[in-house]
Amino acid sequence: MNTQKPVVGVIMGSQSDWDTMKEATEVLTALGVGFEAKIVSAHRTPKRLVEYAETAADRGLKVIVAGAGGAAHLPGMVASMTAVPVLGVPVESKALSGMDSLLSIAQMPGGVPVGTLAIGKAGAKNAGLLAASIIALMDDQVAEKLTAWRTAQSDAVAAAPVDQ
Ligand code: RP5
Repeated sequence: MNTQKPVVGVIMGSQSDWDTMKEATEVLTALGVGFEAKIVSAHRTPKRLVEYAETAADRGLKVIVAGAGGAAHLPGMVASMTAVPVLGVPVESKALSGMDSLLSIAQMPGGVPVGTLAIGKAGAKNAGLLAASIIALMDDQVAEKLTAWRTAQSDAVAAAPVDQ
């Protein structure tokens, strides 16, 4: 269980996004970053969305990771209401394999930025890592863990391939 004060908000449009978005929370847990995970739907819970975005900075959030699929307006809507940086994760949709999610999140008009990651679990994992990198700028313990995590990742790659 994560008991630290949340500095990263991980939000998603639906329970069905959790299987993807938990990749971000697993990285944050591994790197000792305090986070919260919430379902905030832009179209099913619009009042929750406004409340979340408007209170994010005052509640101490430094980064928001927002994942959604299909007509994925959650990251952009959150970014329109807070200056806290928003990292958008396009969740893989059934109908269009996440291309709809990707374009909905990436194609923001100039002036309202959303940092867009790859479709699906890789994007969620990288959003968690990017959020941790931002937190590492102001937290030496997280910086140390992030360096160790990256070193371990490199060390795990063999120098030459083997038959398996
Ligand atoms: C989006 O619609 C959610 O982010 C989700 O990816 C997609 C489908 O949602 P459910 O119908 O599974 O709740 O709002």
